[in-house]
Amino acid sequence: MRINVITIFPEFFTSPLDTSLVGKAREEGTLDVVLHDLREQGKGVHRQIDDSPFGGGAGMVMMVEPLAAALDPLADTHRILFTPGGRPLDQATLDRWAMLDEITVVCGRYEGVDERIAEHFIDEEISIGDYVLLGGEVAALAVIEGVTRLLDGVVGNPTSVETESFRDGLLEEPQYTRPAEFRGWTVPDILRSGDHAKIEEWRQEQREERTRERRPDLLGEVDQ
Ligand code: JF5
Repeated sequence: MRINVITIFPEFFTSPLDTSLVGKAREEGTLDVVLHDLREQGKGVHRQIDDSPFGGGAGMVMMVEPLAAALDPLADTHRILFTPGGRPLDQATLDRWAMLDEITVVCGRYEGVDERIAEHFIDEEISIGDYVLLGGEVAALAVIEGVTRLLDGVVGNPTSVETESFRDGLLEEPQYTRPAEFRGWTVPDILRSGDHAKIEEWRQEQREERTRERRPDLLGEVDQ
């Protein structure tokens, strides 16, 4: 799979792309990440990529021409723009993207991008949460990681891809490993009982209780 990244900070991606399973997937050719420096499409001697908003107001807006120049050659790919005003990212969206041959992620900056880009050059506007970042680079990395772990052969044990949070709409149960006691804090006896039916029953209760307490929205209840 190829992921194109359009950014004014390609150096932001250097270490994350070389590290851990993302680095390994790139080495093995399972994943190809192409960084496109938006500054190369900037206007004038200053390579300008932003300008003040029509109608007035604070901050700057990313101009249409540099983004159009960067996106024109990528018109045949699935193009995603990160913005706090997008549809929320979820596991089903990552599953869908992981099946594609090539996607393009556009990292917004400043107060946002000229709406004509969103309208004519973007397939999906996506948010990674109800907070504001300085730019879409962290969101791009979240998508690169979330998609990479779904690619064939990246995660050693495929059932660990399947059984994690959100697959069945519930949060995961708590996990423990050795030692059985640390500073007087013990592991629940049930997990050391060897009774696998009882253990699975306990884990299901824990998933439901956690989801009720932390994410009632996942159960179709009103938020918080
Ligand atoms: C961005 C203008 C894009 O801050 C975000 C973001 C928050 N949730 N999801 C995405 O994206 C970067 C910042 C300002 C446009």
